[in-house]
Amino acid sequence: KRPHLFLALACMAASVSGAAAAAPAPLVPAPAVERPGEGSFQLSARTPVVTPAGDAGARAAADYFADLMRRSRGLNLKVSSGEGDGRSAVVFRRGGPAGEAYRLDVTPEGIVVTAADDAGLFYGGVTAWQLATATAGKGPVKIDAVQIEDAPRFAWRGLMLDSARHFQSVDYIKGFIDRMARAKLNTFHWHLTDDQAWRLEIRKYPKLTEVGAWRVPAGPGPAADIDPKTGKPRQIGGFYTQAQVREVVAYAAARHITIVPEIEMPGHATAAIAAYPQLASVTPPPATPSNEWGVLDNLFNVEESTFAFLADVLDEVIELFPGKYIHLGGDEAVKPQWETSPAVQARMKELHIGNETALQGWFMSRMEQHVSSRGRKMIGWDEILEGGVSKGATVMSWRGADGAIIAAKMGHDTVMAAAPTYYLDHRQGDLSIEPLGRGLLIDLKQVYDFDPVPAALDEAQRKHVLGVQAQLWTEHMRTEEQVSRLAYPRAFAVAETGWSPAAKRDFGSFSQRLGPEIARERALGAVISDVPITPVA
Ligand code: TNX
Repeated sequence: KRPHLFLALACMAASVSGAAAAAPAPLVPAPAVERPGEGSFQLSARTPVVTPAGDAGARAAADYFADLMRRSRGLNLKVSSGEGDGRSAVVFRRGGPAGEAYRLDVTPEGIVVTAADDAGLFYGGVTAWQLATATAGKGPVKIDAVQIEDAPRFAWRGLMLDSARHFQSVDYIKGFIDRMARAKLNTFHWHLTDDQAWRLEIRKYPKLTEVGAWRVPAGPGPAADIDPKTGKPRQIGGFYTQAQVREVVAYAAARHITIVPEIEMPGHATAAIAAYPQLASVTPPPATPSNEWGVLDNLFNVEESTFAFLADVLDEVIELFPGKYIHLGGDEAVKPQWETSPAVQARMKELHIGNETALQGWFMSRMEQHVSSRGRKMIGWDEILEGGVSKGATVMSWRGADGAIIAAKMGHDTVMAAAPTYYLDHRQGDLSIEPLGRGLLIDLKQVYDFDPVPAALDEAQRKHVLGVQAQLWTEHMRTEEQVSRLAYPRAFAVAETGWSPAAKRDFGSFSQRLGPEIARERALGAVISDVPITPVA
């Protein structure tokens, strides 16, 4: 009977350490695999950070880690290159998993981050920083031994920021990108044009920003004040110069974030038309960018000169943004102007196009061909499916999950950006502490529990779901602070959905890990909503 007793004791010991294993490391997003180890590592200002000689990618990951450690805990870690003896050091090493995947080993001897590629080393360094900031405070820190093997569930983990309805500064955009990177988000969809403004400098068409980037706000509010110098209502707005955009693109790339620029067409075009009235479908064209929210009638016309204009604009966009995807909008293009414009109707007749929806399909296909001819891929809101578009186009599904289901069944790649759940302009809690805005209440748990892969898709169709994206439309976010307050903490839920394995999704665990995540972000100065997080037992 003795062996059995031994066995029973061994089992008990195993289940005790199993219970310890169940307490997850304080990481958001949760890593794919984590195995608690024995003991802990003491990290202090004397701990060297070591990268392979001549390895710029590893050096960048190590520098980012060291910078975070300095800002979070006041530790000035020295980064140097060489082999390191693997003891009492933080070592960045090549090998192991490729792409965004990495391995992280914390033992009493030290910390080792292993990855084949730059992105993996970067994310390994971010995770090491998270482990080192599990509790608040400055100075040396004890990190529990653990072994992590991590890789993302989805390739597309995005946030969309609308910089058209209200403008954000370059500094804010950079901070926004840093916060994304720390949450292992990798795609920044930048909504740069709309009815209310055109925010991107285009060299060939300077009026786009001279006229299109400014408006006199309607209604009460700080921005509607009279400018004491001119005695006229103060204009609000702004735009990004091409030099600034290059700077932002490089800043994002260094943090393994790709920017997807969006240029809206054929609708959401009022600001562009106000700048260049020859683009209009009706007379008289709108004289100024719009001061109203909602779906407006102004559509680009379908003259050859307009296609030439848009091609020129896209060529400058393509030169600025090196990523694979160019977003051409395509949403909410209501058709009354096309229905009543004699010129548009004549063109439809000439082209044998039967209705305005098909005309939009023809319009978008032409622009898609232009983007493809430059070696890029078009992405658009799910309305692009309606008028017919080539299989090569990727569909950003915003009208619930349906757009994604239809797109994937038709063989299109798709990104789950579903309203209202992934629309972070809806409030997330008590109105008294939230900015006024869209009417619905979309709380953290709803965002977390949303299944990004619709059950209606079969195995092959599911592969078309590239990932997830949350939207920050800014009609009701006048300030950068409001953007931050509405983005977080819900963006953490989207980050976890995008990164962590489906089998690990658990709101109870997430809400426990969220406390340290919010604390370490606030310690860096990040603004996050005060809506209380109720941990689920
Ligand atoms: C619909 S979602 C829009 C945006 C608005 C948003 C919120 C989408 C593709 N278009 O233009 O900002 O609703 O009001």
